[in-house]
Amino acid sequence: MFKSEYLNGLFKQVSERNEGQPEYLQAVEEFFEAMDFIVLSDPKIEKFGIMERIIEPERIIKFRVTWIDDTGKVNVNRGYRVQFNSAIGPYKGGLRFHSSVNESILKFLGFEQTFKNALTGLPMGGGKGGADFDPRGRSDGEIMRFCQNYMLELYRHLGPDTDVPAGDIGVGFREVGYMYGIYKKIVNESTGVFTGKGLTYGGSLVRKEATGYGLLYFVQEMLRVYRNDDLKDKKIIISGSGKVGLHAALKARELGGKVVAMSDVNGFVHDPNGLDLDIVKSLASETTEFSKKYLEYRSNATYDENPMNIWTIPCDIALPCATQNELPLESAKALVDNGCFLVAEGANMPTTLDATKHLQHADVLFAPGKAANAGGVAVSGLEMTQNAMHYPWTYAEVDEKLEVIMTEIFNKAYNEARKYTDHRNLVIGANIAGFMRVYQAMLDQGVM
Ligand code: NDP
Ligand code: 2IT
Repeated sequence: MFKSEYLNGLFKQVSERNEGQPEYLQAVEEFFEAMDFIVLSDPKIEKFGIMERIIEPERIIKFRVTWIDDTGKVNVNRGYRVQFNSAIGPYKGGLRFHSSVNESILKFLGFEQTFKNALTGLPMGGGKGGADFDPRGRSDGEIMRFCQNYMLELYRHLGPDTDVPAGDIGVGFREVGYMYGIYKKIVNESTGVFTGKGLTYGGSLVRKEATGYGLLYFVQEMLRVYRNDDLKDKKIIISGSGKVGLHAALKARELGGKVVAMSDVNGFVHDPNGLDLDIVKSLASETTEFSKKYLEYRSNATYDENPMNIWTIPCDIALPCATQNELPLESAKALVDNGCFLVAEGANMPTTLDATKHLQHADVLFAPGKAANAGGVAVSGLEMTQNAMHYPWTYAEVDEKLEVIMTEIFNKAYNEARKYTDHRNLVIGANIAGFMRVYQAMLDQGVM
């Protein structure tokens, strides 16, 4: 499967050792494919067991979370933190609260986070965590009690120079606030420790918007370099209308693009003349059924109750911003047939491996999530810096730094792609660029 025998043997071993963890194996497979070039040319990687070490999390913490719901019933959930790799800095990565959360999903996320964080150029290792708890439909009180009980275990594994969590699916300002509040009470220290905090207690300006905005800065750079073009009048479709999808849409509009379709978990809404994003914004922040409700405000739009059908809508640019494996092969075929020429991942691993290959073979420009959605964690890194300095930057200062970081990530991925393969292959380029930094740090720090 790979040209390197070392990687073939290792992939067999990792598949056996991680049976029943399809998402994790998918992330490793994509990574190994990109590493084939490097591994064949550098024998130190095998000699120092770099790949064996890099695919094994440094630590996985798994714990029971017990909490009482509004009816007085005691509930039990599973909480996790995967501390994947600390070669270049403290573990850093979000927490996901969703019923689907399990070890496979958190391992794939923590693994990808390691290379994403390396690409930002900031000193952050990789981690991810969460729980199989679904905040949707829960009262504020229930969410607060869950967050507090989750932190009663996790707090002992965190620290501003040890492990710094943030948000992800199902975890936003509210959840981070509740978790940070109880953390601070237990350890009696105001050292930040979470990113994505509220602006009144150490949060950074632009963090809320950062992943979506960063995605569009990345897309802007792809258009400029590969097509001598920009976002003006481009028809864009976006899956997901959460923290990432919504802010991607708003920045796309600001840069001249036209967002024609957006989805949520229940369906999607389409208007070939462009959605009214002010309505999307107010609905997306107050309801989980924004796409259906949108029709009450704009009757010229159409609604489809299968969110997957969004990929059949003709567009120039598609931005999957919801969840893993939401863009399979059939959807990639529909995008190509309908003239889409650029796909950039706002979510983590939203495109399946065969779908990614189909897009690349059809000459669709493709940006992998570990590069294109790194803006969120990049501003998290800037939040850590501001907390450590005890001095906040202005909106313009953070936004400018975000744009510079995203442009640099594009350049790193582009340069590695050009060096080792086709200059359009940002999957290989981003994986190599991220890996190189972690690899060098691991070599320098000895075997452990
Ligand atoms: P949110 O919980 O804020 O939003 C998730 C959105 O996706 C919601 O609109 C949800 O709909 C929708 N959704 C979930 N499943 C599906 C589906 N199968 N089809 C269509 N829509 C769906 O999460 P985020 O925006 O924070 O995260 C989205 C993705 O971006 C994740 O992959 C995450 O890992 C990644 N990411 C997040 C970063 C961050 O800083 N937040 C940074 C980098 C990547 P509904 O509201 O109806 O449930
Ligand atoms: O996937 C991601 O990069 C995030 N959820 C953000 C992580 C962070 O620490 O800001």
